[in-house]
Amino acid sequence: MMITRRNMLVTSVAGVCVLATGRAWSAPPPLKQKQTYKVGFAQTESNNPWRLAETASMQDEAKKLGYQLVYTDAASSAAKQASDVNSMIAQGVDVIFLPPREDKPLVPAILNAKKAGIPVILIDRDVDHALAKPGEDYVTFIGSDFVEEGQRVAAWLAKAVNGQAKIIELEGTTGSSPANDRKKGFDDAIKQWSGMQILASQTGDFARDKGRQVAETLLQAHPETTAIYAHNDEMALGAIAALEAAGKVPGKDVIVVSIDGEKDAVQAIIDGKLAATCECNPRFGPKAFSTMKEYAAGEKLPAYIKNSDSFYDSKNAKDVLSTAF
Ligand code: GZL
Repeated sequence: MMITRRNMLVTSVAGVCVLATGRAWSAPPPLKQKQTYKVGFAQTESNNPWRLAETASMQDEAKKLGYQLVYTDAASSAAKQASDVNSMIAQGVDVIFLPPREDKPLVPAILNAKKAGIPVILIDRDVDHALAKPGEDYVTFIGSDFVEEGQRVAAWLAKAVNGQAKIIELEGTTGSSPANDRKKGFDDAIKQWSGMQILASQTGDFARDKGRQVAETLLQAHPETTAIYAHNDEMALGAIAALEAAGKVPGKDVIVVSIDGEKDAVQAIIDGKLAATCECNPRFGPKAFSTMKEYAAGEKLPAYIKNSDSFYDSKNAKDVLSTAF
């Protein structure tokens, strides 16, 4: 079909445009401006302080606004999270906030919501853009730049060890956007230093005990380890327990660095056991709901709304302990 302005207009009247590439494009469903909303929030799990802080922030903000929050907990299952989203669609929520546990399995549910005329706002984690696009299949993604988080930790570690480290990497949930990008950011960045080498890299699923178990195994296989990079504080704290169980002194025999900025991690920095952590703020409530209201008001939103992250080490840990989550 010849793409002309007229048939472009005709298709756009039908709610679907045909791009110059011939690919059909349509906007995410609109959101009416109302006094109150029925809002879905499909959480991935509640097995760590980060997730609990995120949930509390979303629940507090919904309560403050007087909105009805339909909350589900997928108990670490992407399949259950997808069915949770589908049940929210069946309940006829007005909008869905979703942190996709992994970047592919949630796409069909996101497309189902679009077909049902329910806008989806991704928070905290994104999906594979080859499968679903911001500004088309969902409204936008609000979250940290995970590649940048990995880069910042790599740069701090390289300086702390003078560019010489044999590193064990504890990865987050397999297939999740934070794990993918924190790995990409860190692993690419350390290539600048020939003395920085990753000995082994394995998932601890963002969980403290899994992180401890994996660190224990990898430390036994690699006694020459001098540094541990964990994609989140929970796994870093697990690795610190593994080091101590092996009679090693964290911060002296092996330097540990991570991401999130949870209270236990900030305390571990003060105690000299964790060297540094890049903040990844879980308190999404205010920004998530203000973005939703901007969308309802017809404001043009960017495809990505970036959260800014602080960085904590021995220089500022004491100052931030009281406000850490
Ligand atoms: C990051 C978030 C990650 C945290 C982990 O936005 O998805 O999930 O870094 C949490 O602690 O489990």
